[in-house]
Amino acid sequence: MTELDPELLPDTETAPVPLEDLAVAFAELDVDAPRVGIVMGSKSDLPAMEKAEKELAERGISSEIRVMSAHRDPDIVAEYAKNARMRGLRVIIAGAGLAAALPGLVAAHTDLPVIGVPLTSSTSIAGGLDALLSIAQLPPGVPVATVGVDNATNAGLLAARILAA
Ligand code: RP5
Repeated sequence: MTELDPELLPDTETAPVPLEDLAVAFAELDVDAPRVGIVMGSKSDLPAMEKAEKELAERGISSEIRVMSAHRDPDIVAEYAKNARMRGLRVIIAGAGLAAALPGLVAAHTDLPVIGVPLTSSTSIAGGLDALLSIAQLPPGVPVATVGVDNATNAGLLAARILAA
């Protein structure tokens, strides 16, 4: 019997994947996976931050909402930010009040665009100026696009524009 020349055999490393296998792989892809992550430091931030979700939904952009505090759950925030790109997210909107570290902490752990929303809370000083400065005054190398105080609407609109750029 003639020996097959290994040079003539298909290279299993580079051989084209059969169409049926590709169809299965694509069927398993979640086409509705969220493109924007909306995170906030406290449940009390939800009424303000839901405005970003509303703007995105009106434009057919799927998002997810998570509560995680930079100060109370720093490891959870770091893991979320590190995994965001791999999970299909393309923009992160982060809202927080008081010493608002969340947007900066997220930006420190991802190369995705981060939009910070300074929020007022029951113990804010100067109408949310504390959070505004905490987010706008991040050091060079940690970029966060800052919108106005409690203006999650603009954060949603900006995220939509970034996705469309
Ligand atoms: C921040 O402290 C939160 O983002 C919120 O805006 C503020 C107050 O939080 P709670 O005391 O309502 O949980 O971390």
